[in-house]
Amino acid sequence: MDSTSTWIGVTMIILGVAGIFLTYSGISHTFEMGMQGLSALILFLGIIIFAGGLARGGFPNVKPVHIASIGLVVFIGTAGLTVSAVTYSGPFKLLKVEEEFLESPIKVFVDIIPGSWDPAQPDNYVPKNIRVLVGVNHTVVWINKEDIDVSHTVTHINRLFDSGLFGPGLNWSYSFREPGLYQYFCIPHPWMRGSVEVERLSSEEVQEILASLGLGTEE
Ligand SMILES: [Cu+2]
Repeated sequence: MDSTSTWIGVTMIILGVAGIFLTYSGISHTFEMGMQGLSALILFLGIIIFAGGLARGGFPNVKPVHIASIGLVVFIGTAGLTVSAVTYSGPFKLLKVEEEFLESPIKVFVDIIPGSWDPAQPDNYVPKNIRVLVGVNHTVVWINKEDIDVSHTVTHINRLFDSGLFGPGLNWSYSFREPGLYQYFCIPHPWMRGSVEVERLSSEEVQEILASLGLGTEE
């Protein structure tokens, strides 16, 4: 009986960890919110049942002191993972779906030049590496300028954003909110690579720049 509940606990812990791993790996895009909650719940129940089984002699050669300390460590670890899953921090940071951010007054254009599909052609995203300022020109527009029917993507290396395929004459834009260096590539042509460095200045500095460009808000 005690051994049974210990093993049920172990199974549930494995299921919970597997579920959390699945959501973290990004395999289950559709269900990731629900799966995180469900996996965390299974994991918690598993730990409780496992601990109960242990306390009643599930694994005979382990001293109660060890059980208590292992339980504490597992509990803290699980609680930490659950909190990070709920708040999208730590290992779960990448799960957060970026909300659409307001477009900037100035847009930056990146051309996907003709022949970008050709691995022998060094230039594809032009300009390849750009720097933008939040509040000034944080909206970047990629334009597919291929002269034959080839689609491309603009895909962050850790999937923070992904345009999906877009064909010649079409464009895709993204507004960057957080400072940092964003490296991206094209899924069908992974040798196509580019980056966007996003910088954030104080709102006074942003207002100054906008004013100097004749775009400042009056008053
Ligand atoms: Cu491409």
